[in-house]
Amino acid sequence: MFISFEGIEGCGKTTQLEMLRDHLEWKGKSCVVVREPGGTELGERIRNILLVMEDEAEGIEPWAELFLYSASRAQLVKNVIKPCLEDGKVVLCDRFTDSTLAYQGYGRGLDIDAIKTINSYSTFGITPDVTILIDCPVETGLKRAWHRIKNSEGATEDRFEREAIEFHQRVRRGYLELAQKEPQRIYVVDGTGEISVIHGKICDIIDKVI
Ligand code: Z5A
Repeated sequence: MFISFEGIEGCGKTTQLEMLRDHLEWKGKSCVVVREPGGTELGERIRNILLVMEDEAEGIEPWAELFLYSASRAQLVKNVIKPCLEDGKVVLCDRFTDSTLAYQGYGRGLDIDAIKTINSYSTFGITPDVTILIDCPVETGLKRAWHRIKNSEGATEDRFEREAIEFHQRVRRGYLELAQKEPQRIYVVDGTGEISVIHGKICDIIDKVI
C-alpha cells in the first residue's frame, strides 16, 4: 500500500506521518518512510539545491524547478518505492505528485497538463492508493514552519517559506481543488486541531481503507 501526505508548509504532515507509521507498525505492518524531494543519495543532493537557496541573484527558473523535483522523484520511485511496494511493505511518502501540481502548477502557474505528463514519467505510472491532505490556513502553517526552521540544525531550508503569502494561498486552493477532483483518493483532514485528534481521524481513514 502506498500512502502520501500532502499540504502547505507547517500543516503537520511530517508529525502525522510518523504517528501513522507507529500506529501501522503496532498493527504488525512493515512500513517504509520516504520524503520528497530526497530519499536517495541523488535526491538529497537535489533537495539541497531546491530548498537551500545559495545563489539568490540567479534564482531557479520554474521549469528547471519542475525538472529537478521530477528527477528526484524518478530516482526515489525506481530505487525505493517500487521495490518496497513489490515486497508488500506499506510506503508512507512525505509529499508526492500532488505537491508538484499544487506548487509548480497552481503556485508557479506552469501548465497543469504538462505537469501531469511529466509526473506520469517520473513515477513510472505509480500513484498513491490514499493521500492524506492536511489543510490549514496559510498563516497557521507558515507560523509553525518558521518556528520549526528557527529551532532546526543544519542548512536552513526556507526558500519556499520566503515566498509571498499569495503564492501559498494559490497552493492551498490548488490542493483543495485537486481533492475535489479525486475524492476517492484524496482525504482532506482539518490540520488546525490538536495533534492527537488529527492523528485519530487519519487512523480512522487508513484503518477503513486497509
Ligand atoms: N515541493 C514542490 O514545490 N514541488 C514538489 O514536487 C515537491 C515539493 C515534492 C519541501 O519541503 C518543499 O518542496 C515544500 C514544497 C516543495 N515547500 N516548502 N517549504 P518539506 O516538505 O520538506 O517542508 P515543509 O512542507 O515546509 O515541511 P514542514 O514545515 O516541516 O511542514 P510539515 O511537515 O507539514 O509540518 P511538521 O514538521 O509536522 O510540523 C511543523 C511544526 O508544527 C512542528 O513544530 C510541529 O510540532 C508543529 N505542529 C504540527 N502539527 C501541529 C498541530 N496540529 N498543532 C500545533 N502545532 C503543530
